[in-house]
Amino acid sequence: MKIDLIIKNIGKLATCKSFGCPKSGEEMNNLEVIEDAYIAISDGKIAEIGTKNSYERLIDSHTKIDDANGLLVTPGLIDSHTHLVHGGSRENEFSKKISGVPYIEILKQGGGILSTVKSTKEATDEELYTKAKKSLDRMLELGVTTAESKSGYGLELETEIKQLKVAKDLDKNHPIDLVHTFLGAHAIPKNYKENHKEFIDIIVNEMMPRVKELGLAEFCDVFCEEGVFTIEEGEYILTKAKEMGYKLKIHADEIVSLGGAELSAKLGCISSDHLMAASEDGLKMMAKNKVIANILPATSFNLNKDYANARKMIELGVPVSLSSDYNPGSCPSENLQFVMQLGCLGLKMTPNEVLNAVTINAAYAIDRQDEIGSLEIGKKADLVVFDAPNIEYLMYHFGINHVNKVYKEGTLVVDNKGVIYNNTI
Ligand code: IZC
Ligand code: ZN
Repeated sequence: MKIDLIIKNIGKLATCKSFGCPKSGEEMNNLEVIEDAYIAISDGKIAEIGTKNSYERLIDSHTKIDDANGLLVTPGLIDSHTHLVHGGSRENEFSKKISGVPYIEILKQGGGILSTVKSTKEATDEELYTKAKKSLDRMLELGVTTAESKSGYGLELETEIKQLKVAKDLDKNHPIDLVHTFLGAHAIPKNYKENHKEFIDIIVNEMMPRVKELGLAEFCDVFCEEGVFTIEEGEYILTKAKEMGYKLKIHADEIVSLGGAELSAKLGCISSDHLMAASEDGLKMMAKNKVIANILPATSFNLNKDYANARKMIELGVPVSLSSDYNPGSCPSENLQFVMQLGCLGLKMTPNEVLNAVTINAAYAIDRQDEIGSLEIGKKADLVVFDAPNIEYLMYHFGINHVNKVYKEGTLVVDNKGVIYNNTI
């Protein structure tokens, strides 16, 4: 095997390797760290991991050698919940929000998600692409190498497809790999307020089959919340989605404890997201059915809400992942490192638990565990060199970007001058 690249002199290499399932319970705090390590890369994949200078025998005339200068290396970070592609922004609601008007109240007044729906409809494909690309560049600079991307700002077929197609194009043209989710059930349009059933029928009978037929989304998601979709409506939509071959996600128990955690376990969702108000019974059901609790602490921070009970989830054996929820309303930030810092400071998770939550468990949350999420032979060489001496330092020194370099499938895409990939990747 020809070795294309060796990254040598890695001070600490956190592999985040798991044993055939997402990490849960005490295993979440377990982390394999190899000192004085190297990684050999062939054809974009990890060919060998070893220590000291035993890589020397792998070098031939074509092998490039990069020096990690004794720094910390982790798998590329995975942001498993984003509303990446959208038009406009919502800073016009910011003063309302900080004066205490609840998120759902703003939506009820016709703002919130519905205001972004309007901006997304008005935006051209190019405008949506350019805006989302800027966000992806930011994510990449912060160490994210794979992200999930939801639709949900169309609430009618044409705009949902427009959003999903932009995400597909970005996946092709940007180093960050994207996983696509259809979230047609994100809000009830004003003209269906009194007739949810009619809107749900359009989602299920028109949008879902068409999106599937066009191959534009792998997952289907529903925003189950008081004033949005009920648990019964969510169950109906997700059951139909499952029949059509979608994998399932759910926005569950974010503000009110409606039974979203229970529903995610009943339907076999891959992840159940938010869960600030999840019941203990619901969490127990999730643990039993190995549904991943995808927690979004930057949303709690931004909405000034209680954090999800991550300690209880870990104690009950629910596998936990963390993600940004990047969106123009409840979390206008792409910063997954800040999310990691809040994982410790807000959710009281340990640095090891947090790192597992944004790597291997996040890979499980988007069904990519066989390709990414850990540094193991055969997986993609997606990795981050952090300007940090150890994992604790990443979470302790908060509010800054610790990235030194980012490699995507063995190609250097960020160095200490910022994003350096060229557009053809
Ligand atoms: O645009 O407010 N929570 N959906 C559910 C969102 C946040 C996105 C938004
Ligand atoms: Zn969301």
